[in-house]
Amino acid sequence: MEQFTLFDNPQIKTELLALNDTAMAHIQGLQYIPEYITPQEHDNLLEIVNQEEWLNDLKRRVQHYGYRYDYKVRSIDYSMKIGDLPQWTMDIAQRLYQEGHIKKNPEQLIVNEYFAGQGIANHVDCKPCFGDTIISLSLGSACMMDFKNKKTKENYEVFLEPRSLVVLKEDARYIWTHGIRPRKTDKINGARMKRTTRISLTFRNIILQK
Ligand SMILES: O=C(O)CCC(=O)C(=O)O
Repeated sequence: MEQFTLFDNPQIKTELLALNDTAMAHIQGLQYIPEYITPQEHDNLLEIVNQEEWLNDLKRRVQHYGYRYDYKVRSIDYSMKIGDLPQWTMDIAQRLYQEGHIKKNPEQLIVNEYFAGQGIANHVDCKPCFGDTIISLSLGSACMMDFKNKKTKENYEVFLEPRSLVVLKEDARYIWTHGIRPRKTDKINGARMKRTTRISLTFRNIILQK
């Protein structure tokens, strides 16, 4: 697949993965797991996701499963329940739980689609809405995710490869913001890497408001 070849230069790839090690050494609770799913699983997921219905209420297209999330209200109650996560996510959702990445089977999934040039603002996921673990699986294009600590002004970049997981717990979940700059290329040590379309699957548990 074309989007993988951009990162096939072994030297650049080593430099990019070294960024992730640095970020993990400084951001407590951050974990980057490359090659979490096989290329076959990756391609199957991309195909299925693209057959599902997209919502157009943000600048980027999204799909919500489990519970609808209202970005303005920032709380979740039972009226927002859509249903169980779809069958095509079950293997991964159960695996995340069985391998101890998350304390119970994920109850909510947001699929985000980023065309080259699209991103997501720096944010901490809603604290009263979601549980203590946020897990994002990357499909399609690689990209850089920025982590910022508002208090200390520290910044780190994490290189998200297709098929990888980024797991946010503790400080990475509650203190550091994460975001993706809206740009068409990412730069690393003078090398430019063109983004193509990236799709992420972000799994969470819900804190239900009574
Ligand atoms: O695209 C990603 O990997 C992260 C998505 C995200 O931060 C969010 O949905 O709040």
